[in-house]
Amino acid sequence: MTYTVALGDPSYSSWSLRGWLLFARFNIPFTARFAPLGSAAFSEMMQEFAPARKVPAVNFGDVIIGDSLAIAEELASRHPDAGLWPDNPQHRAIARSLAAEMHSGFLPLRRGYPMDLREAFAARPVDEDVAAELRRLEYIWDHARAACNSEGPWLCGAYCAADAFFAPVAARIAGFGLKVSDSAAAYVTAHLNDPAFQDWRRIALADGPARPEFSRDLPRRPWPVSAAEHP
Ligand SMILES: N[C@@H](CCC(=O)N[C@@H](CS)C(=O)NCC(=O)O)C(=O)O
Repeated sequence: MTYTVALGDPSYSSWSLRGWLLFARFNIPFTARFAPLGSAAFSEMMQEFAPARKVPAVNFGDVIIGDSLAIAEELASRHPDAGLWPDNPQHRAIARSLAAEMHSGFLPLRRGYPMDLREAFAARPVDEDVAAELRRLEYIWDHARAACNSEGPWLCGAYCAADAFFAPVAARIAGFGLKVSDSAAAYVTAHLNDPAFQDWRRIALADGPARPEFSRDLPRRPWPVSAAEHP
């Protein structure tokens, strides 16, 4: 069965990136449907995905559901061997906690630094709330890696759904030149170099012109290949 996934602008829709990675990064076949956020085409597309009203939303054939976290859990139930969550029960619990914290939190970071995969911006000082969130990310990322004995770049061993949830955060840190610890920067760089993330960014860059309503009037710099590249 092929699933159909409703998605928004790949350059700007961070939840769409998460939803897309939950399929593409775990080799689960799917068909992507894109529509620009806020457009008539978006409203029409979402009518087909009712009762979901936001992206990502998935038509599983027998049921339609929205919300990235529910999609992750549904995919894990339907595809237990795809590796969405770690096999080790403790590592799995940590991964779920990380994804849930991302899903429900980090609002100042998300509001102040919206994902833009077309442009990278010169670093600016961050306010206290955002600085505290960056310290929180550093802490939970380091904790997960230590608790899961992660030897590679990802948080809980092999790439899992928790990493997919943090991919747009990595894009924000890299794109806005937000300063983070060396270990957090290495994690961000792993996302930038992840082939699935790069595939999505190619889709984003090919998705017509930039949308002025999402563009920010800030000094630009080239898109980074590493989080250590601060202007
Ligand atoms: N909690 C939801 C958030 C989804 C969300 O906010 N999606 C945005 C795009 S990034 C959306 O569909 N916005 C369209 C709208 O609000 O009409 C999830 O985890 O999937």
